Amino acid sequence: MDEKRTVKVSKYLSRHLRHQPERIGLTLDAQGWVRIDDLLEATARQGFALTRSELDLVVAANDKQRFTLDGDRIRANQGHTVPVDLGLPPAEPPAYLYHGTVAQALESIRAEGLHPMDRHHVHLSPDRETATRVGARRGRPVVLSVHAGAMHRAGHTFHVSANGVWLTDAVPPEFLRMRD
Ligand code: HQG
Repeated sequence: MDEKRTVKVSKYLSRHLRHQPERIGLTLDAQGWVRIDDLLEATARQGFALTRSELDLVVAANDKQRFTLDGDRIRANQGHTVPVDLGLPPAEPPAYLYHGTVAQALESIRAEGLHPMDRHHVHLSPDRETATRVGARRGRPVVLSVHAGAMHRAGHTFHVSANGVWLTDAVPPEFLRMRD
Protein backbone atom coordinates (compact mmCIF):
# COMPACT_ATOMS: atom_id res chain seq x y z
CA MET A 1 0.00 0.00 0.00
CA ASP A 2 1.47 3.40 -0.88
CA GLU A 3 2.05 6.17 1.67
CA LYS A 4 -0.82 8.30 0.38
CA ARG A 5 -3.35 5.51 0.82
CA THR A 6 -1.95 4.63 4.27
CA VAL A 7 -2.41 8.23 5.46
CA LYS A 8 -5.90 8.38 3.94
CA VAL A 9 -6.97 5.19 5.71
CA SER A 10 -5.43 6.37 9.01
CA LYS A 11 -7.34 9.68 8.79
CA TYR A 12 -10.53 7.83 7.93
CA LEU A 13 -10.09 5.55 10.94
CA SER A 14 -9.28 8.48 13.27
CA ARG A 15 -12.37 10.33 12.11
CA HIS A 16 -14.71 7.41 12.69
CA LEU A 17 -13.10 5.78 15.74
CA ARG A 18 -12.62 9.07 17.62
CA HIS A 19 -15.09 11.64 16.43
CA GLN A 20 -17.98 10.60 14.17
CA PRO A 21 -18.71 6.85 14.32
CA GLU A 22 -22.39 7.56 13.63
CA ARG A 23 -21.46 9.07 10.26
CA ILE A 24 -20.87 5.53 8.95
CA GLY A 25 -23.46 3.84 11.15
CA LEU A 26 -21.07 2.61 13.84
CA THR A 27 -21.49 2.70 17.61
CA LEU A 28 -18.43 2.50 19.84
CA ASP A 29 -18.81 0.62 23.11
CA ALA A 30 -18.18 2.40 26.42
CA GLN A 31 -14.42 1.82 26.13
CA GLY A 32 -14.24 2.94 22.50
CA TRP A 33 -14.10 -0.53 20.88
CA VAL A 34 -15.88 -1.55 17.71
CA ARG A 35 -16.00 -4.97 16.05
CA ILE A 36 -13.61 -5.15 13.11
CA ASP A 37 -16.27 -6.91 10.99
CA ASP A 38 -18.71 -4.07 11.68
CA LEU A 39 -16.08 -1.50 10.73
CA LEU A 40 -15.23 -3.26 7.47
CA GLU A 41 -18.91 -3.64 6.61
CA ALA A 42 -19.48 0.06 7.32
CA THR A 43 -16.59 1.08 5.07
CA ALA A 44 -17.91 -1.13 2.27
CA ARG A 45 -21.39 0.36 2.62
CA GLN A 46 -19.85 3.81 2.38
CA GLY A 47 -17.89 3.05 -0.76
CA PHE A 48 -14.57 3.32 1.13
CA ALA A 49 -13.72 -0.34 0.62
CA LEU A 50 -11.04 -1.50 3.03
CA THR A 51 -9.74 -5.04 3.30
CA ARG A 52 -8.73 -6.75 6.53
CA SER A 53 -5.12 -6.94 5.40
CA GLU A 54 -5.05 -3.22 4.58
CA LEU A 55 -6.46 -2.50 8.03
CA ASP A 56 -3.81 -4.69 9.70
CA LEU A 57 -1.11 -2.92 7.72
CA VAL A 58 -2.27 0.57 8.60
CA VAL A 59 -2.55 -0.31 12.30
CA ALA A 60 0.90 -1.94 12.38
CA ALA A 61 2.66 0.71 10.30
CA ASN A 62 0.97 3.72 11.86
CA ASP A 63 3.52 6.45 12.63
CA LYS A 64 1.93 7.23 16.00
CA GLN A 65 0.42 3.82 16.81
CA ARG A 66 -3.00 5.46 16.91
CA PHE A 67 -5.02 2.21 17.00
CA THR A 68 -5.09 -1.08 18.91
CA LEU A 69 -6.40 -4.39 17.57
CA ASP A 70 -7.58 -6.79 20.25
CA GLY A 71 -9.04 -10.08 19.01
CA ASP A 72 -12.01 -9.14 16.84
CA ARG A 73 -12.07 -5.51 18.05
CA ILE A 74 -10.33 -2.23 17.24
CA ARG A 75 -10.17 1.14 18.98
CA ALA A 76 -8.30 4.45 18.80
CA ASN A 77 -5.70 4.79 21.54
CA GLN A 78 -6.50 8.43 22.38
CA GLY A 79 -7.78 11.69 20.96
CA HIS A 80 -11.54 11.03 21.13
CA THR A 81 -14.17 13.72 21.13
CA VAL A 82 -17.06 11.25 21.58
CA PRO A 83 -17.56 10.10 25.17
CA VAL A 84 -15.51 6.97 25.87
CA ASP A 85 -13.74 5.73 28.96
CA LEU A 86 -10.48 4.15 27.85
CA GLY A 87 -10.07 2.65 31.33
CA LEU A 88 -6.44 3.74 31.55
CA PRO A 89 -5.03 3.42 35.06
CA PRO A 90 -3.50 6.49 36.72
CA ALA A 91 0.23 6.69 36.06
CA GLU A 92 3.10 8.61 37.62
CA PRO A 93 4.45 11.06 35.04
CA PRO A 94 8.10 12.01 34.53
CA ALA A 95 9.23 15.29 36.14
CA TYR A 96 8.63 17.20 32.90
CA LEU A 97 6.29 16.74 29.96
CA TYR A 98 5.90 19.00 26.93
CA HIS A 99 3.05 20.62 25.01
CA GLY A 100 3.33 21.84 21.45
CA THR A 101 1.20 24.82 20.48
CA VAL A 102 1.48 28.07 18.52
CA ALA A 103 2.17 31.71 19.48
CA GLN A 104 -1.46 32.85 18.98
CA ALA A 105 -2.59 30.59 21.85
CA LEU A 106 0.01 31.77 24.38
CA GLU A 107 -1.77 34.76 25.87
CA SER A 108 -4.82 32.72 26.70
CA ILE A 109 -2.74 29.75 27.89
CA ARG A 110 -0.72 32.06 30.13
CA ALA A 111 -3.95 33.31 31.72
CA GLU A 112 -5.96 30.08 31.92
CA GLY A 113 -3.48 27.23 31.57
CA LEU A 114 -4.09 24.35 29.16
CA HIS A 115 -7.63 23.13 28.55
CA PRO A 116 -8.69 19.97 26.70
CA MET A 117 -10.69 22.05 24.21
CA ASP A 118 -12.76 19.55 22.14
CA ARG A 119 -10.95 16.45 23.41
CA HIS A 120 -11.30 14.67 26.76
CA HIS A 121 -7.85 15.53 28.04
CA VAL A 122 -4.94 17.84 27.54
CA HIS A 123 -2.39 15.89 25.47
CA LEU A 124 1.24 16.06 26.56
CA SER A 125 4.34 14.65 24.89
CA PRO A 126 7.22 12.87 26.60
CA ASP A 127 9.86 14.83 24.67
CA ARG A 128 10.36 18.18 22.94
CA GLU A 129 10.70 16.67 19.47
CA THR A 130 7.24 15.11 19.63
CA ALA A 131 5.74 18.30 21.08
CA THR A 132 7.33 20.30 18.27
CA ARG A 133 5.63 18.06 15.69
CA VAL A 134 2.28 18.45 17.48
CA GLY A 135 2.57 22.25 17.51
CA ALA A 136 3.71 22.33 13.87
CA ARG A 137 0.27 21.03 12.79
CA ARG A 138 -1.00 24.59 13.41
CA GLY A 139 1.89 26.84 12.39
CA ARG A 140 5.29 27.73 13.78
CA PRO A 141 5.51 25.50 16.85
CA VAL A 142 6.06 26.76 20.40
CA VAL A 143 6.91 24.15 23.03
CA LEU A 144 5.82 24.62 26.65
CA SER A 145 7.34 22.65 29.52
CA VAL A 146 4.86 21.21 31.98
CA HIS A 147 6.02 20.52 35.52
CA ALA A 148 4.20 17.19 35.59
CA GLY A 149 6.00 15.91 38.68
CA ALA A 150 4.83 18.90 40.73
CA MET A 151 1.31 18.57 39.33
CA HIS A 152 1.22 14.93 40.32
CA ARG A 153 2.43 15.74 43.84
CA ALA A 154 -0.30 18.40 44.02
CA GLY A 155 -2.92 15.70 43.32
CA HIS A 156 -3.50 15.96 39.56
CA THR A 157 -4.14 12.61 37.85
CA PHE A 158 -2.23 11.51 34.76
CA HIS A 159 -2.77 8.62 32.35
CA VAL A 160 -0.57 7.38 29.56
CA SER A 161 -2.21 6.05 26.39
CA ALA A 162 -1.14 2.83 24.66
CA ASN A 163 0.85 4.98 22.22
CA GLY A 164 2.75 7.00 24.82
CA VAL A 165 0.66 10.19 24.90
CA TRP A 166 0.31 11.62 28.43
CA LEU A 167 -3.20 12.76 29.34
CA THR A 168 -4.46 14.98 32.14
CA ASP A 169 -7.64 17.00 32.72
CA ALA A 170 -6.08 20.47 32.63
CA VAL A 171 -2.78 22.20 33.36
CA PRO A 172 -3.02 25.29 35.60
CA PRO A 173 -0.73 28.13 34.49
CA GLU A 174 1.58 27.86 37.50
CA PHE A 175 2.83 24.47 36.24
CA LEU A 176 3.75 25.82 32.80
CA ARG A 177 7.00 27.28 31.60
CA MET A 178 6.80 29.22 28.37
CA ARG A 179 9.65 29.14 25.89
CA ASP A 180 9.79 29.57 22.19
C1 HQG B 1 -4.68 24.81 22.48
C2 HQG B 1 -2.66 14.87 17.47
C3 HQG B 1 -5.92 28.75 23.90
C4 HQG B 1 -3.63 23.73 22.45
C5 HQG B 1 -1.42 15.47 18.07
C6 HQG B 1 -3.85 23.14 21.06
C7 HQG B 1 -1.61 15.23 19.55
C8 HQG B 1 -5.42 26.52 24.11
C9 HQG B 1 -5.35 23.31 20.85
C10 HQG B 1 -3.11 15.22 19.71
C11 HQG B 1 -5.68 26.55 25.49
C12 HQG B 1 -6.12 22.02 21.01
C13 HQG B 1 -3.60 16.43 20.46
C14 HQG B 1 -6.08 27.78 26.04
C15 HQG B 1 -5.11 24.55 24.98
N1 HQG B 1 -6.18 28.85 25.22
N2 HQG B 1 -5.54 27.60 23.31
N3 HQG B 1 -6.35 27.94 27.35
N4 HQG B 1 -5.49 25.32 26.00
N5 HQG B 1 -5.06 25.26 23.83
O1 HQG B 1 -5.75 19.15 18.53
O2 HQG B 1 -2.54 18.92 21.86
O3 HQG B 1 -2.47 13.01 14.94
O4 HQG B 1 -7.23 19.24 20.61
O5 HQG B 1 -2.33 24.26 22.63
O6 HQG B 1 -0.26 14.91 17.56
O7 HQG B 1 -2.77 20.02 19.54
O8 HQG B 1 -4.68 13.27 16.09
O9 HQG B 1 -4.78 19.17 20.88
O10 HQG B 1 -3.16 23.88 20.09
O11 HQG B 1 -1.07 14.06 20.04
O12 HQG B 1 -3.18 11.31 16.62
O13 HQG B 1 -5.79 24.23 21.83
O14 HQG B 1 -3.65 15.22 18.39
O15 HQG B 1 -2.56 13.50 17.35
O16 HQG B 1 -5.85 21.21 19.90
O17 HQG B 1 -3.16 17.62 19.81
P1 HQG B 1 -5.98 19.64 19.93
P2 HQG B 1 -3.23 19.02 20.54
P3 HQG B 1 -3.26 12.73 16.19
